[in-house]
Amino acid sequence: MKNKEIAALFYRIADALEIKGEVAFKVLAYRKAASILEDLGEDVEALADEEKLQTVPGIGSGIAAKIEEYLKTGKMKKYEDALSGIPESLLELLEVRNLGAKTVQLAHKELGVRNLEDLKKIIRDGSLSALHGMGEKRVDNILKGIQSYEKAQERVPIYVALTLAEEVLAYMKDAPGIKRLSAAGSLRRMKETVGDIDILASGKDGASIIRFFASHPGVTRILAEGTTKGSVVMASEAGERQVDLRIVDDSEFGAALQYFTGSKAHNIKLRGMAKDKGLKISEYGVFRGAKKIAGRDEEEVYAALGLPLFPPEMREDRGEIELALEGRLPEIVGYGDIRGDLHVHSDWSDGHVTLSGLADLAHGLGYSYLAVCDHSQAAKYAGGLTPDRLRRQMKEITALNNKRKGVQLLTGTEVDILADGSLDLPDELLAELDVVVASIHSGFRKNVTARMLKAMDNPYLDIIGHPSGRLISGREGYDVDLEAVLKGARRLGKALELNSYYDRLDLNEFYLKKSKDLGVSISLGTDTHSSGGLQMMRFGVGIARRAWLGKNDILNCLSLGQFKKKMN
Ligand code: DGT
Ligand code: CA
Ligand code: CA
Ligand code: ZN
Repeated sequence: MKNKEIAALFYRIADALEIKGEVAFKVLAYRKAASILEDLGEDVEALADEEKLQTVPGIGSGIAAKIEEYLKTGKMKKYEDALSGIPESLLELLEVRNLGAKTVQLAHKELGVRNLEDLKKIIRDGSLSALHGMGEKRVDNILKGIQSYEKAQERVPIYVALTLAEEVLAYMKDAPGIKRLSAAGSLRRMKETVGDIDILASGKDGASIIRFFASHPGVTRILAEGTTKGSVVMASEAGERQVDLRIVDDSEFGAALQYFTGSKAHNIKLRGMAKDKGLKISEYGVFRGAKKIAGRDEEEVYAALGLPLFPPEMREDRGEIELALEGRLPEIVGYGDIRGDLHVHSDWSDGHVTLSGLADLAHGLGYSYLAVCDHSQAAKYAGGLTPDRLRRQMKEITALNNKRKGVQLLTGTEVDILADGSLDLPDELLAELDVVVASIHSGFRKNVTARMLKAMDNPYLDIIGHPSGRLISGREGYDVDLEAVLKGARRLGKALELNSYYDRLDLNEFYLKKSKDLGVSISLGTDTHSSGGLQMMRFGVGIARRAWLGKNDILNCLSLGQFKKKMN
């Protein structure tokens, strides 16, 4: 179907005409035609063949002629005329709030503005506010619009996106006539950062579902409100985010979910495969000629191509399709396979939760163990434990364990790796602990690789904490040769951490894959300091799944007994 393709052309024409200062009703006519096409249940090409275009309410002879022209020739003269002389980057400016086509036109004509950078420049140097009819106040508002536009274009950590999406999903359960509902896009694939948020739903009355969506109290702006697609801006922890909702018929839900989950590269590979089999795959289903052979469920869509249902985290075209065809798709760790958390701070250092509080939380998550890994004394800023305090903490943990059934607290530390690569606690104390995580917290640029390797020489070290030191939101991380650290870990039988705090997710999926190939064990720890933080485990598991780690690659998939044995 070319419906959407042609709708996009009409939208562009409307924008261009607006910038050129065309009268409002002409602009509106194109927008309206575009939205009608988007929502049209029938194939526009079929309608044109039967010369029935003009029977569609809202499509007059002028618009019908342009559609026919495009279908016949692949071109539309009106589109070319409307866009001539207008750079694409100028059209994009229309997405900035508080900036109308009239102002864009003025800025373009009078000051030669062609893109966002130009616009920012004429705001900074005052030439925009000097234009007739502009004034400081309006320019100020435009500047605010630019800031929120730029903010909304940035990728956000998965945690921010997922929190917002889950809030929307919970709300949408009550939408009128809604049948199925799911996150899609990079969010469903658990990428460490997410661009826009894609949500898919099925139901009969798209318009009222989208109206319901647009009335969510968190919506700050409505970008589009149709019968098959709604697009809004919502407030989130990281500023404004765009959330897209698509509504499809329930019989197409599987095909649409597969399509909009992506990734694009995975989809392109599938499309090629389908073609080779004489099939066609799209967001509407899998087709043999005009006959639809799959579409209701994702499983059925994949099965139609002779493929298994891929976990969303694997859909990146990194060899998953080829392996599946050979029946060798590896089994990856499940979210429920985690038996404990191996990096947790308590109120003995800079955490906020007591030891018994942590045990309760771990119990609530169905864990069988949780390793208390407070900082060591070099981490003064974090109230790091002296050997004496650590000994007292170990006693308290033992007492607690004796009192309760179910979850076991493990004694542990997140000991600092010092400037010379030694550890910030005496060996005889390290020897008594269940779990020794060792991390670098200072001297990020100083001999990091050598220090980590030296630290791993210590027989009591179990795990290197957050091995790259990066923060997704900003900090670049250590100056470290991770390949060398990986090889060292293999040689010395040490594990590396996948720190599951959303802003770390460190090791990243690239090095996790390498660890797996080398046979280096990975330890998942949330590094939590708060009561909510234990929930971050799922981000670690998500990234582990993206790196194709299996249960056997992960320390904390072991039972308590197996784990203790391995640590000895
Ligand atoms: P993001 O938003 O940048 O974090 O990444 P995605 O993967 O969510 O990408 P997005 O939002 O642009 O599109 C959502 C999904 O729609 C994408 O994962 C796959 C599908 N999709 C988008 N564009 C195309 C395309 O041109 N071809 C195919 N086959 N699929 C596409
Ligand atoms: Ca997306
Ligand atoms: Ca999207
Ligand atoms: Zn740390």
